[in-house]
Amino acid sequence: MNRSFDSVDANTVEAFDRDGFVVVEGLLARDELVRYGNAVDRAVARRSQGDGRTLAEKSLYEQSFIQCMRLWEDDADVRPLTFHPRIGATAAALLGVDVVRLWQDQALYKESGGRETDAHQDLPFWPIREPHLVSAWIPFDGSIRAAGATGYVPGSHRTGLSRFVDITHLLHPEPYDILSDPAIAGVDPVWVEAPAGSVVFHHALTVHLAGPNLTDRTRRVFTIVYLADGCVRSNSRPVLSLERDGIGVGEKIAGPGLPVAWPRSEGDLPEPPTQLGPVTGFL
Ligand SMILES: O=C(O)CCC(=O)C(=O)O
Repeated sequence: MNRSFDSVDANTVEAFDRDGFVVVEGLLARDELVRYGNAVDRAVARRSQGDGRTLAEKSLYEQSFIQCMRLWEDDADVRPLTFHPRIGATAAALLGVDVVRLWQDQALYKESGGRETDAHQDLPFWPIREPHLVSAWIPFDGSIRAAGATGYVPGSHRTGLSRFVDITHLLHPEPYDILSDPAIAGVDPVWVEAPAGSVVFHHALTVHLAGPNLTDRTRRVFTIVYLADGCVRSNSRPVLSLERDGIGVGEKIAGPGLPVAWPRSEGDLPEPPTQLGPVTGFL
């Protein structure tokens, strides 16, 4: 097992603990950005084939991004990115644990003209008892404000705020304005423009959002969400990966669809589950 990637120093961990987000530069080399960017482009095109809708014909949620989840399961070219050792090792270091599992991976492709991503926290979407999750947000072309960069409310993960915001607009036409919540009122989001090759990590309770894509190019982003090994299912709200691996309330989250992401032996990629999920959609 390889446990020794020194991709993260004490200052980075301290910044993540304090702010709930941090940019780690130089995690992906130029050739990796090209190879994995192309692989995710192909996967998104394959998953979206047959969808001829214009942006205006899509739901408000879909106008924020094309979302393709669990790409590692049906795409062998994307799989090494989902289990990228330096990114996984960094996630584990930021959480301060030895072992992290994959919670989910996804492409979030914000089309030209795509609307903002509403401010929210991630954990309230998921039936997980412990807040020990971190997301790696990987912009293949780097991120700039005009093309849908992300913003993070510093310290919001430490306020005790944990509130579901319906960014799908399906349950509530107007999602809760979490940026005005008293717990974080007066603290503005910090907008991050991340250079290509860097990865932006955020804690599962950090309030975050993304701007609209005002450019004529798609914002190409892939994200990987890691959870500390040992986290437990908190309630019965259905999530495909939990149902598929038969994880009941109170049980440890683990299984073929929720494999160890770090540490793994060099070149060892997990076998995907035999039962795949829907190709598009949320959760
Ligand atoms: O990329 C986006 O537009 C939103 C990203 C996000 O919400 C996340 O990675 O949790």
